[in-house]
Amino acid sequence: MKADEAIDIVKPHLKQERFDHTLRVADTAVELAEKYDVQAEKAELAAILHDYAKYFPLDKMSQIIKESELPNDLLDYHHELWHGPAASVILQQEYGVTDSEIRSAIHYHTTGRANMSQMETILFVADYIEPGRSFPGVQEVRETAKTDLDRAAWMALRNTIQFLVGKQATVYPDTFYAYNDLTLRIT
Ligand code: DGI
Ligand code: FE
Ligand code: FE
Ligand code: FE
Repeated sequence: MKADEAIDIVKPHLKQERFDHTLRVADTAVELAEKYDVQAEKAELAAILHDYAKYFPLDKMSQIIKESELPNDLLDYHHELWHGPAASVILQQEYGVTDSEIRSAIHYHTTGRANMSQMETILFVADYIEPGRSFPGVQEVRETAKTDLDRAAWMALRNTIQFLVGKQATVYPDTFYAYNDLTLRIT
């Protein structure tokens, strides 16, 4: 699949602002891929496709989760966590996206997980630092991403966990596993 094809697939499903975010994530992912020696074309495709299911109806996403191999415990957590896993399944079924590196980067782009691949980490970080983002602390993560991808991912996870804890929200286990794993890896 070429970038143009991927854009044609996602565009009808996204609002303008989400589409603009998607293109900025793609540019950021390509920059990171070139810096960290990951296949830039794959990173670009994963980025273009990552929020494909963002606006799917909740009942459609929950149905996909129940009927696929996806872990059903996602349904016990915030529905914001469903669109990545759901997209990884639907893009394979309906558009033949079978590449496992691309599919897992899409799957885990919101939660992260332990032992993330470089491809997964790049999409996770690109989604967090794309130039349209204005989270508290994002500038520090952008700077860190220039020299230390794992530390940038760790910082994004730390910030997100702090944000969720601060509003008395639950945190999906994979997010903690990602944080713990990177805490040990970055020394
Ligand atoms: O789809 P995007 O808006 O581009 O970004 P995303 O897919 O990374 O969604 C991130 C939001 O999900 C983040 O602002 C907080 C929310 N969220 C809710 N529960 C969790 C969570 N994020 C993580 N990492 N873990 C959670 O358990
Ligand atoms: Fe997302
Ligand atoms: Fe299931
Ligand atoms: Fe996104």
